Amino acid sequence: MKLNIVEYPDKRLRQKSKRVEKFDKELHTLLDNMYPIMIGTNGIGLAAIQVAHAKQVLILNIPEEDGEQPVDNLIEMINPIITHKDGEIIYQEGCLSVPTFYEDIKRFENITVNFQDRDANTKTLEANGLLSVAIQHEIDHLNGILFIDKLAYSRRKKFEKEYKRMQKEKKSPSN
Ligand code: QAP
Ligand code: CO
Repeated sequence: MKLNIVEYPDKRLRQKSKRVEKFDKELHTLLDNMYPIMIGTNGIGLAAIQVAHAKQVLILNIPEEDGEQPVDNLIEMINPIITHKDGEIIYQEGCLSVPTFYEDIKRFENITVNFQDRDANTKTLEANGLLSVAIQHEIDHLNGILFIDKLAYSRRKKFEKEYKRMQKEKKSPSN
């Protein structure tokens, strides 16, 4: 299974991911292959649709104080559902599918999320701060939503202009 990061404006990022029904070897292989991609690209969160698999699968690894991301801190979520949300937090977000662009986004500060692990066990997690932001960002991916969709009109316009310029430079670097 060779995985590549799908980058905006690729339409595949707009697909709605399907619920996982079979907790089989294929699911485990997908999860096992997503982890090195996330770590190798300096990510803290990755949804399966970002590697072109439209399944309700996401992984998270929030760095510790020293910036380390030990594998013990890896969280795998299958079929996540937010059952409670309150408060407000503004956090500067980025996305592996929208490289080199970062913007402040408003989210819920506190959430409770129900999900399944890779063996189909049901779990509940309460989160706040960066973990809460990351979960909401990744669940948005499962619904075809990107953080740039949450920008005000003028910010979004500015983003589209800058991003297009950057894509052009990638294709034909002039330096
Ligand atoms: C989502 O994002 C997130 O532009 C995960 O050049 C972001 O891992 C959750 C990344 C912020 C909570 C807060 C982005 C790496 C990684 C880039 C990421 C880049 C290299 C983004
Ligand atoms: Co993202």
